[in-house]
Order: sequence, then C-alpha cells, then structure tokens
Amino acid sequence: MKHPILIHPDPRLKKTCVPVADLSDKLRILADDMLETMYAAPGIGLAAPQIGIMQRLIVLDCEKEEGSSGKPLVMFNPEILASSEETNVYEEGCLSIPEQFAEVTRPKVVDVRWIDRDGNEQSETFDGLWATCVQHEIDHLDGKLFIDYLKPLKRQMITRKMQKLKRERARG
Ligand code: K2U
Ligand code: ZN
Repeated sequence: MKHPILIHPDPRLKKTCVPVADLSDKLRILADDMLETMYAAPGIGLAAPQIGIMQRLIVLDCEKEEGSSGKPLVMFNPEILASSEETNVYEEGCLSIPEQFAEVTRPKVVDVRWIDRDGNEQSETFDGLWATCVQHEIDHLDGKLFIDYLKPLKRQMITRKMQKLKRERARG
C-alpha cells in the first residue's frame, strides 16, 4: 500500500534512524510499500523516515532507460564504506521538499554495503545518478536533507515555502 510522505519541516526527518535488528516479513512488506510509494510519487529513491518509520531502510531505482523494467534495490542498514575524492554536482530534489531543487556536490563514486531483503550482505560500487541517490537516501537515515548543504539563507527560504505549503494543505 502507498504511504503518505512527510513534508519538511518535520522532526522525524531530522532524527537518526535505528539499525534494523532482525529482518521480518513485516519489514519486507514495508520495503514493498516503500517501492510502491516511490514509483507513484514518482521518485527514484525513498527512505523509511520519509514515511515516518524511524528505521535504517531505503529503496531506490535509478534505472531511467525508457521501457527498462527498472532495477529496484532494497537496502537494510546501508553503509558507505568508501567515497571518491572526485565529486559530482547534481540538481537535487526531495519528495519531502516538493518542487524545490538546488545543486548539491557529493563524491562521484561510493562503495556501499547493506543487507538485502533475503538477509544477505551485499556490497556494490555506485557511480553517476545511482551514487547521488544512494547518498541522498543514506543522509535521510541520519536526519540530513539536501537543503542542509545549502547556504543558510537559501535553506531558510525553502523551509518557509514548505511551512506555507503545509499551512495551505492543512486548510484543505
Ligand atoms: O529521497 C527522496 O526524496 C527521493 C529523491 C531521490 C533523489 C534526489 C536527488 C537526486 C537523486 C535522487 C527524489 O525526489 S526522486 C525524484 C527525482 C527523479 C529523477 C531525478 C532526480 C530526482
Ligand atoms: Zn529526499
């Protein structure tokens, strides 16, 4: 099922999430719900705190080739083991900060280790949009948003726009 996505500012988006202790069918169903929510947004990544679940779980699918069946990844307890010196600039957005975009500089290549939905440890090197996305999602697990990389004035401007959006949505 689709879950509502929390909108910034929200204290749950600033908290550090707890590691997943034991995999369960409940957590596997949650991962499937997160993929459904992500595709419907549409988005290419989603972190559990964005739907109010304060656990270290992210999903991503950055396969953008038309017609490709997509390559959904489910990552429990993802960790960045190494990052390249070389950086990449990407105009990022966030499903929790709708319609706002800004350039963010991040390492171009990252080595990531995680536990997959079958409970097996995986590790892979990501480059390009996959690298940007997996770093954006892991930041969410540590309560970090892409606007935290911006100058204070720009961040405040975006936060004020989101507060206005939330007031309007509350009025229905
Ligand atoms: O975590 C999220 O909010 C989903 C993000 C993931 C993302 C942000 C920036 C750069 C890469 C991934 C996006 O809202 S998904 C929307 C999107 C779609 C295509 C390209 C970039 C962002
Ligand atoms: Zn985001």
